[in-house]
Amino acid sequence: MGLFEKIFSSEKKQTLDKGLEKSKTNFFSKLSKAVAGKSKVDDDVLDDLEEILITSDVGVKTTIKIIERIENRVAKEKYLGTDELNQILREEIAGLLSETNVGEATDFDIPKDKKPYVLMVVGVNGVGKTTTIGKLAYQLKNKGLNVVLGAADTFRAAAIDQLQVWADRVDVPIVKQEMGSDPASVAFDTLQSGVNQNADVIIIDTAGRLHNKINLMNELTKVKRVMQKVIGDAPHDVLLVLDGSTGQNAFEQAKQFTAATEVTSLAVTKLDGTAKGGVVIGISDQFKIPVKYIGVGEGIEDLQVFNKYEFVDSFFK
Ligand SMILES: Nc1nc2c(ncn2[C@@H]2O[C@H](COP(=O)(O)OP(=O)(O)OP(=O)(O)O)[C@@H](O)[C@H]2O)c(=O)[nH]1
Ligand SMILES: [Mg+2]
Repeated sequence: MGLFEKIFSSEKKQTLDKGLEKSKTNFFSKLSKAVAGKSKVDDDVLDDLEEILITSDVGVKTTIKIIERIENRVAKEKYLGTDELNQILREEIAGLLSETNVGEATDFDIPKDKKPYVLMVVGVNGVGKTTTIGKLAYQLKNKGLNVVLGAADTFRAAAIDQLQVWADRVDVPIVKQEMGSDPASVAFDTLQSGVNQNADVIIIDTAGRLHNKINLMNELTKVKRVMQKVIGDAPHDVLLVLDGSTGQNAFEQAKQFTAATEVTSLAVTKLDGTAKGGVVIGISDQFKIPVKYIGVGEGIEDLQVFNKYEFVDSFFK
């Protein structure tokens, strides 16, 4: 079975297609200008393509790899028509991403051998952590799993309220304390409560903003250490949430966070309504950490398990 012959759920695909609309319009309007009046993929077309990929937030390193692959193909096949360019981009980018062999999730699921499975969600303020937690809790609950949320972002009262709203909407228990209380203490309580309730999954929300960056990293380290008093190998997953609409900034945040604290998976949000969706291609190519989820809207159903082939298929069509 070829890469693109897999049958994707059509509903999921439609949401993805719609979410990527702006990125695609932006990309293809530039591409069609670049190839106007040209029938063959030549050096000029490749130069333009390089610029288009970079300005579509794919990132310089990944763009260079893509261009090299297309150059090799031109050298081999002698003649490539510009009308084939979409198809070629699809194939070469899918090929490139398949080289970075980081485990890819196929469904909203969690490993069965850890119970409760502890997921800690991190990222700078406003990227979509709390929203992603709400959407994820909804998906996991729909699969019959017992989910418990922990409001360890105690920096703002509104943060606790916002997680409470999601807990009510999804109808899952939440553990919280007063604003300003110790986040590590909230995390500790949440894990204890999760164990007592025989939870399958515990999701811990954390603050994105503290007085400074070092404080934030120290706090995350402390939260982890305290959680381990309840469950020795917690957290089982540290999910870094990145705002895709910030393009290259999302890249920078991923670099800084992964350097400062252990991150085991990524979520890229707000891909709807931005022209910077190409950033997901660069992030999946350059980080050894898998992109697990993508956010394609503000609604409860607008979180998808990221599949690179599906994404490339949707983007280059
Ligand atoms: N369009 C769109 N908006 C999103 C998406 N994910 C989150 N948002 C919105 O982004 C805003 C910030 O989301 P939050 O979940 O509050 O972000 P956060 O990381 O928890 O922020 P802090 O708690 O301040 O650190 C909200 O208005 C969300 O509705 C998405 O995939 N698409
Ligand atoms: Mg939040």
